[in-house]
Amino acid sequence: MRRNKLKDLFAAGQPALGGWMGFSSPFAAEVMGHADMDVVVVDLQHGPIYLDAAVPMLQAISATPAVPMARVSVNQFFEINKLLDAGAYGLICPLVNSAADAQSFVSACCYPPQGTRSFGPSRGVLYGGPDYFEHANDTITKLAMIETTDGLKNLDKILAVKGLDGVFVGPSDLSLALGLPPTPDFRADPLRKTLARILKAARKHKKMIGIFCSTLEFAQEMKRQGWDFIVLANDAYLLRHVTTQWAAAVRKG
Ligand code: 3PY
Ligand code: MG
Repeated sequence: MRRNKLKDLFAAGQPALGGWMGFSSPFAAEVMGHADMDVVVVDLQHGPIYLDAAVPMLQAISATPAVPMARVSVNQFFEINKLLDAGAYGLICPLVNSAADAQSFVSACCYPPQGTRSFGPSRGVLYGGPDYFEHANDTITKLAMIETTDGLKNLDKILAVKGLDGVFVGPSDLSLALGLPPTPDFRADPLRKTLARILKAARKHKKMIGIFCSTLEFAQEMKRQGWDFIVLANDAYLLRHVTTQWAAAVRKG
């Protein structure tokens, strides 16, 4: 089966960089995959993207060096199975509150006897290779999002779930859970202390830790701290931000 670069980088102690797609566009996803990204994530939770639109985006990412991943809209067997069958090489599950949530997510991602995934990897086998079934359970990345009060409370138990590769922090929802506005400032407490606590817990369990970074400074700081999977904002933010900067510079002369 084709190797999973995100897992390989983690095993080698190297950080991985991710692009994040909210635009429902295969072409935009392909462009992101050619922008020196190790991974590109199709966001079905907050992007206006449903399953039919996600499939050609996964196909487009497959034509680039980046690993095709998706964030599911909800922790649900049907959507998880469909996305994996469509060739997602890893999934991020939002709003995981408990070990039971994480177990149900991992179970939907894994074929028996480890899980309950149903067999029919129509595109998965095209992207992964003919031995997909033998290696899919170990090759596909499964990350649970930590971004709620309950998720924080149960962090250790979530990280201990067998088959879960690690956790992925959503700093906006996490800020809300901490009583802060949803515009995360990584320097502000209690967010800063909470991020440090999550990093320490992931290290204790020897599991991967990823994070969505809404600014360049945020992403650079996470890299310095040794986070494993750093997502560089999203397509809409980068397009608007870089274009606005160029416009300001050109107007200035
Ligand atoms: C959050 O910051 O809450 C996220 O889910 C990132 O997309
Ligand atoms: Mg969130």
